[in-house]
Amino acid sequence: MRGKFITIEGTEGVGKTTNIQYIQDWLQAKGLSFVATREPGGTPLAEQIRDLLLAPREELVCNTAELLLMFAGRAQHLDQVIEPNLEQGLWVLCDRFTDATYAYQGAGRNMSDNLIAELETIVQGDLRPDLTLILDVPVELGLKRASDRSEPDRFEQEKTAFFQSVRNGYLRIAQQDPERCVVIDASQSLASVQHDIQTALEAFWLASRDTE
Ligand code: Z5A
Repeated sequence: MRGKFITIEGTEGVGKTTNIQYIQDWLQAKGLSFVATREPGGTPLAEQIRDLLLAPREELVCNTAELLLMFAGRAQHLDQVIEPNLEQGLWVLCDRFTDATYAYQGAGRNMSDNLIAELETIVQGDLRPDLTLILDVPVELGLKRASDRSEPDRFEQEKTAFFQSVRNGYLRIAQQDPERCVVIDASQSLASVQHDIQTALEAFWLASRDTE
């Protein structure tokens, strides 16, 4: 039986890292074997690509280079980690995936959705996440949380308007694909956010058992 592919998404400081541990605990409690991974990154080569992408630099990174690097890392990650584990029946929990490309490079950088979709097909074939949790907070709150935590990377140096477009991009994806995407109000207390995440996971788990 093939494993399930869960992704977690959202703009800066929504709490993905904080809540991934909670999701791992839930998977463990269900007795499910899983791997947790992230994008950009997830393999030694893809982590090097991540470093290239996130490092602040004086040279302007052109949108096409950024987009292709995202998909280069993803191709490696899919080949080495995501596909083999799903194939072996493990669940894969991934911190960001291609929705982030539609949100950041598409909505944020104004790159064409058609171009992203073409690359998505080349790199992924018909592989898509089974469940995507989109953590949503007002942009100012997310940026405040992120800035309290660490020095800004190259993306975090963008202006508020960029993140507003990214947030709108995520909400549009959720509207277009309500079967797969669950939007969680991540401006609530952590306990409430985790309650909503648990509800979404339980519903998904029950539905996937029914279809087995
Ligand atoms: N990117 C892209 O452009 N295209 C792509 O295709 C992909 C990625 C895949 C790296 O991602 C960058 O890559 C990212 C998009 C781009 N842009 N940036 N920057 P990343 O996921 O590694 O980076 P990130 O978005 O900055 O994630 P993060 O910094 O790790 O944030 P987070 O995981 O969402 O938040 P957190 O660290 O869990 O929480 C932030 C703080 O808020 C922390 O102090 C928590 O304790 C606190 N927190 C969390 N939840 C709460 C609640 N509910 N109440 C109060 N405080 C809270």
